[in-house]
Amino acid sequence: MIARFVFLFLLSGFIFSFTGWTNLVRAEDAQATGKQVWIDTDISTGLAFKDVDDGYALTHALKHYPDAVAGISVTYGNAPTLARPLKIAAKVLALNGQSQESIPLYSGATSPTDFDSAGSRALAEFLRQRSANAPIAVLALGRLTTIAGAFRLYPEGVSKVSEVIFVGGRRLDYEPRVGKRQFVLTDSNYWGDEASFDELLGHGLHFALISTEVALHFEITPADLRLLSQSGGASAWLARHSKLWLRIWRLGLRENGFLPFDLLASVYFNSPEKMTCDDQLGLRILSLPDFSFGKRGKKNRNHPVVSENFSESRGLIRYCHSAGPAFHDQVLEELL
Ligand SMILES: [Ca+2]
Repeated sequence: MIARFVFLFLLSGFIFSFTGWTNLVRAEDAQATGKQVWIDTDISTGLAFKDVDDGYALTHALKHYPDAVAGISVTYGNAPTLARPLKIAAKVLALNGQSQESIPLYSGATSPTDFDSAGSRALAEFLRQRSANAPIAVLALGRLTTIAGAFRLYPEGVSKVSEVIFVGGRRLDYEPRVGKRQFVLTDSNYWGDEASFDELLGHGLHFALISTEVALHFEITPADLRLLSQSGGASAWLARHSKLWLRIWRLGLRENGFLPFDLLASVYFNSPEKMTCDDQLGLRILSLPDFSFGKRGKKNRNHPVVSENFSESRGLIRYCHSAGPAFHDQVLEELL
């Protein structure tokens, strides 16, 4: 019972992931589109008992569209301070042939009320300098405080953001369950700072929600980790730091693999056509029973929920929910 509790506790930290030639073509494609993105991450890859997802997302981004990454801010959520997450982000940059000179790295929000971090100020300044004719996307791999802070500092920046790609949310009629235990995971990026999510919705920003539902289409198995190890460099680093996380999933969820949720947000930015997403869905914040990690739903929690049938809505958003049978192999290849 104690062991079960420990694993459930450890897992509650997340929400809510053919070689050279393919990569070369894709990199050229990304460069040709001229799209740019700001990445906000609560990276904790390599920290004991913490999720590894952001390391996968960042590595994918730096492998496939480094020129499109305008800046990276590191936010709270997975570590007591930002010192180690910042070091990890710098390490991932170096492993992928980048530096803080080529892609600036900033310390973002340290709490749900820290709206004036260096990361918020840098994003605000970047948007201020940016032409309204060339809006950028925001890859939100953690809570939204840093991004909300940027818009408090520079409200006009809202019109210069094409899309906030957020890892979280669910459909009204589908409760995604994970692993052989069929647990519902926490919506931790939302629950960690509901107010900032609400604030960004209020700005009328376009959201793309990368749901657990779509994340279920890319599980990293022990065989995948062996391929990543053999690939060397950043891929091998990811594999090495994923072994404990794999064990936690095996023991906590009885699943012989794990879902690197945040990776799917990077895949979406680079090639949204790989996923099936519904557009113009209504979004509401609903108080629903909390079934996370086997809870019996005795208490309610707020959930960002989408449906095509809401008569009232906080905004019309895009919701990504599925992918084809080739998706796993395609995405794995992009990491090798
Ligand atoms: Ca994350």
